[in-house]
Amino acid sequence: MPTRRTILSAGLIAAAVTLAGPALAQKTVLKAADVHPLGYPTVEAVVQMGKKLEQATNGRLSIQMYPSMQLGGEKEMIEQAQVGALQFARVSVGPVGAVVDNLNVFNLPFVFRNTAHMRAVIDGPIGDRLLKEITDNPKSGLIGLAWMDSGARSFYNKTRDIKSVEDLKGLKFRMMGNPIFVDTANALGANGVAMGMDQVMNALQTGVVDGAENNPPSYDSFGHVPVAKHYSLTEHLIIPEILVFSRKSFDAMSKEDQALIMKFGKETQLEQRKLWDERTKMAMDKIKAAGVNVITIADKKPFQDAVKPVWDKYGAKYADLVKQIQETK
Ligand code: GTR
Repeated sequence: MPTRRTILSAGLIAAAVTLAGPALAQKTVLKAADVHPLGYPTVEAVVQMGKKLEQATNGRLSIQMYPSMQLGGEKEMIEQAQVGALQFARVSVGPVGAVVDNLNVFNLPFVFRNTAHMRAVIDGPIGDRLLKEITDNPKSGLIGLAWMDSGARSFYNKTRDIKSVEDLKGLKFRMMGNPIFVDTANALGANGVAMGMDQVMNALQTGVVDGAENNPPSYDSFGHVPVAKHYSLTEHLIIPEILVFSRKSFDAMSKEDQALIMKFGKETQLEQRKLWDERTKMAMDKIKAAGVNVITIADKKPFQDAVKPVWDKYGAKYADLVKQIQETK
């Protein structure tokens, strides 16, 4: 269902086009949104893509970035792209699993051996196939452009160091809005609470949750480090990011412009990765300098064993894809 915000944005776009009049009608400003601030690798990669588009079209096509959740959380961003009020949505695969079910394979806990394995999968045939599934699914309302890196997600909380599965018991963690994640937290003995990132800071501050989970750059950049200073590298979820484009807006473009969007979109995949590696190192240094206890989990087996119920519940559906993922070197 389009939210009130979506309808408002659609209205604003219509107003902007009318005001521009025929003289400027040639120039198209494509809207892009991200929950992260300017300078964050995913945001920067799309800003750079905008510069390439401007150059290739002599300024006819450009991108206006709306960072820092200005257009709401990721669920809202997806809805806005579906109605054509937003063109580029850079979101996690987490919420996109609700739109195209096969993507949920990436949302299964410990599905990848490590981040290098995830990269090999998104760069290979499985990555191509799933992007195409988004594009080819008439109900998605989206075009799949590229994957981006998001490292591995680990738990942080306000209360205690997590060294074993038992330490998670009874703690409430914010998880992204997808039942797989809530079930994952619960299987580990914690209590998963689903909410959009736009609500997490408040939930941490008021004690609605004791913690959350994320990769180092996000833990740092969302400002959660000073609030929740126990970080354990459980790396239970390795979920790629995805850049999608509005199907409605895409269908209204010329074939040439569509090809440019596809080409430059795909190029963001490796451009973002370079920025990601630099940012992860920087974030880790900052997290440690802030006095956070960063706990390394040498043996993840007990965590992997504990999430077996999640695999029992969801795994069978994606068995074919899981097999191919496991076979990817
Ligand atoms: C970040 C990711 C965002 C969003 C966020 C979250 O790592 O970059 O797309 O998914 O996590 O937890 O909501």
